[in-house]
Amino acid sequence: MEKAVLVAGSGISGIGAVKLLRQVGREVILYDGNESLDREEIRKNAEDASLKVILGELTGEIIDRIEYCVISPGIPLDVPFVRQLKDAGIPIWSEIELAYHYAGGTLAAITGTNGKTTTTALLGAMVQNWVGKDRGFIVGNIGIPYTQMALKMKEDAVTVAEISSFQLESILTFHPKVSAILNITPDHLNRHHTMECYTQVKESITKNQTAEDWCILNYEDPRLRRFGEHAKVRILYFSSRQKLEEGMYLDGDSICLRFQGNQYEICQTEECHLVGVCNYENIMAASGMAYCLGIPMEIIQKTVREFRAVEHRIEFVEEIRGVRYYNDSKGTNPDAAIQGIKAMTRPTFVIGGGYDKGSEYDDWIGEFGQKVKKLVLLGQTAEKIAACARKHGFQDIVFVSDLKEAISYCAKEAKPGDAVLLSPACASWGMFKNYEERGRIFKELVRQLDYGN
Ligand code: UMA
Repeated sequence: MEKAVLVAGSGISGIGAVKLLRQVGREVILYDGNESLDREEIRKNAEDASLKVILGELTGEIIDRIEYCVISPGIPLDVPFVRQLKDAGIPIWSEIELAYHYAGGTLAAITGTNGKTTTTALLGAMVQNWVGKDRGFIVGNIGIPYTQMALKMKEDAVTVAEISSFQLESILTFHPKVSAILNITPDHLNRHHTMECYTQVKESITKNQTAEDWCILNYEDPRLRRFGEHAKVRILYFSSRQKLEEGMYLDGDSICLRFQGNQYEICQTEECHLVGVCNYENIMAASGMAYCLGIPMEIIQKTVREFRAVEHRIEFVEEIRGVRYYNDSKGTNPDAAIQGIKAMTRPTFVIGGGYDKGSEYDDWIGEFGQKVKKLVLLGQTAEKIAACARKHGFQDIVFVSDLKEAISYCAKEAKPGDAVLLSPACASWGMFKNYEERGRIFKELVRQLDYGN
């Protein structure tokens, strides 16, 4: 008798995986470590009234019935049940591996610590402007599970996937035609433990790529340049600091691409709606990937000029009584949050703090300079960040119990001409479902200030 597939995690990846497996006729057992979940609710989400759902602990009897396990990205590989499965010789597939196994067409995959979502959305827009929305797909960590769309991807599909380090941990055959690693700075160290492990996981996006494929790398990231020197895939670099002989670069106000004897201007920086050097890097990476996929230059140029910033990434919300509010909830680690500070041009109230991923906050606080007026802290990391700020001589710190209190405080204290920036440098877990929810609540609360006017 054919064995069942165990899907671990009942979030959006797990549900996507269950639906895909049921559609291809496999028996599925869904497992989630959280005992307090509601089985009926999970069955409803999976649209399968008879789905076998196991919560809490996994027994040996179940393990005997499993062919392989599809694991959700949020589940670390060193938890007891995963070790049990591995000891029993049961293969662990990442959710993206399952999707890749069943999807047709061409895959472009983007990883890196910061900028993945913007680059994915921009390349996705280029692809959709090229092949149309029914053949161009945007999936992955950006919030649409790859498994949810995989069976719709036929041989003529072109898929753009945002891929996190969590998703790369359990890939087997996952093989993009074009990949990109945008940058690597410390993040998720509580999960990957060392920078070396984190870097290796990111680099494994090229694991199955060959000399026929392409990988786009940031020339200014020393780790990536070292990696590029010995990679077995063709490398194309981008740089925001120097004109490259071959690749994408920033030349004054012009974003350029030079490739196999051809030279193009992708756009002038003032022509696009994305601001800041980190965004010019995202434009360079997406354009290079698009070019390697064969997308005509006119489509690349047109899409870059039309594209608008993604939600939660240094997103302008509203100006109320002369104070400008920005939502950078996507600033889930210190490096991403540095970009938020850099983009501010006014005296700024920064709302920070959240879930502790084991990050260090020195570089982020080092960026404050004279720009940050007040640091308003909440969440698990509040004390740790405050101690770090004081160490760097920054004393203007306020503790609040939640986002609502943070916003009321800022609205009361900020003067016309100031900015308020939600850029927590931490994950949202523990206080919110995810960074999207945190950003949305922030925007709602800010807009309520306006009604109270
Ligand atoms: N669970 C266990 N055991 C554990 C841990 C979790 O059973 O030890 C269960 C939980 O009880 C829960 C389920 O796993 O029911 C949640 O699974 P999940 O955390 O993988 O969440 P999903 O809803 O499937 O969302 C995931 C990504 N989440 C994470 O990587 C934490 C989403 O990225 C992604 O958009 C989605 O898949 C679709 O691909 C979010 C994220 O925060 C945005 N990503 C990190 C980041 O961007 O920094 C990597």
